[in-house]
Amino acid sequence: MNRTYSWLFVTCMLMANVVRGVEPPAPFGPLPSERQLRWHELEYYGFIHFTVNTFTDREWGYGDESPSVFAPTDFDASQWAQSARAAGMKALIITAKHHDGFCLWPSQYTEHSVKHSPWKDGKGDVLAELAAACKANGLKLGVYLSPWDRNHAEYGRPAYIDYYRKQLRELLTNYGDICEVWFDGANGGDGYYGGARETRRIDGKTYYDWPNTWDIIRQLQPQAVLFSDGGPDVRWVGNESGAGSSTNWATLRRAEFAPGVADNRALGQGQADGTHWVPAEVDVSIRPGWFYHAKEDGRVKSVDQLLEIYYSSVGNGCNLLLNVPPDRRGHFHEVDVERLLGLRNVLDQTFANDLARGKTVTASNVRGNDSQFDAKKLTDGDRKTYWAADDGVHACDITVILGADSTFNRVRLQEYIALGQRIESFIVEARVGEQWQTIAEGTTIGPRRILRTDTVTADAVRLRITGSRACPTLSTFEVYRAPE
Ligand code: FUL
Repeated sequence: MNRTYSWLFVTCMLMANVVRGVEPPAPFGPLPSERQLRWHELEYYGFIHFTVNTFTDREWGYGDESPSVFAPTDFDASQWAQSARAAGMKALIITAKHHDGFCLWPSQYTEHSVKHSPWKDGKGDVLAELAAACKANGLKLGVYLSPWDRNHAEYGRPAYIDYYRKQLRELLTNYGDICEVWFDGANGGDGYYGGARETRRIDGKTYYDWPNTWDIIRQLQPQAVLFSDGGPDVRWVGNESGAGSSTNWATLRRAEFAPGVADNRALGQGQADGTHWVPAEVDVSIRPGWFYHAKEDGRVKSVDQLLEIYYSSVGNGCNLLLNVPPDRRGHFHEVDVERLLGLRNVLDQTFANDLARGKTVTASNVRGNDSQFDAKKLTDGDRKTYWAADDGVHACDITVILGADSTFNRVRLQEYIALGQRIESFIVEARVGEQWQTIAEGTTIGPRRILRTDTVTADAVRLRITGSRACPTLSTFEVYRAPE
């Protein structure tokens, strides 16, 4: 390059910088993948436990159940999908195979399946019908394929891993897009095992050779997230009671975990110094058991109990996987459907009207004073735009002027997690007659935080970020009034 050209080149580079404006914050810590970002958007979806146990009235089948017991009298996957859609769920995940080894689809690798059930004269395929019903109702589909198989003669030996992988291939090839594959942690113990009727122990960390098993899913369904106690994409929350943790890091020192190998407390809170993005999913049943038992018809969770679960899970940044077990007809039971719709009704009323939308909003710091990171981005109703602070800023106030006095009791916040999780402490205040009052405080915000506060009437609401591991970002600041 001669001197004139090099001068031109430098000038162009400088001009490009001006046009490009202020740089976004550098990513901080482990980041979510595209598939994880899509998963976060799902928020709430259904779990379906259905197999021979539904007909034998058990929670864990031994593996010696005859396929002939599987006999739904009025199987209706459309009723499941329509109910789930009306409930506001975004997907359904089904036990294609539970620990008893019975397959809800006609696998070519075993006779222990719907092929030998009286249902549809052995021609039925629960997976196919559910996939079609989900598609018709705009729901995604996920599968649970129990690693532990109390029916299979080779369980505990290398040949079973080959079988397990072949089954995964069937499920991931024949039923369209799969959004999530669920690996349960319960592993090894006594079972039928092809007639051996004995106890078999396996090493949960090594037996399944998970990395190579998971590779199959990456090849066949690259958009599917993989769930287990320790991810790799989505982690178990560490309990089955529906409780998320108010301190909730989406990051985890993943190498310390494997399906069935987990520290439940760490799974709840995550680990601020985690090496990977592995957010928590809360799985809980609408009934005491995971499978349908007529004797539990009077023990279906109430709308109030479900609301508690919603705020503890979704409200703390987890996704909620709510189990609704079909009955012996092959229907979601009437009581369960009534509760699902009751929950939906309260949520719809609560989140119908965002009182902060489009309101004047200011921040004590705006990155580079650049309009692309302006606080307005918090109330524009677009979760893809965000406010950000300057590098080196770890505390910041954001104030939404509600205009006239407004009455509210819910505040919904989201970090812009595509750049990592940062905020570690905050306070929310309301301006009641010139006076700022603290109405909530907390630690993490992360993918989503919904705060329940006393009902206040105020003309402004302020978020005070008091600690952040790097300059904070935020994509959403919403304010609602839930019915009393
Ligand atoms: C557990 C299993 O043992 C239960 O039967 C159920 O499937 C639950 C979701 O996970 O580990």
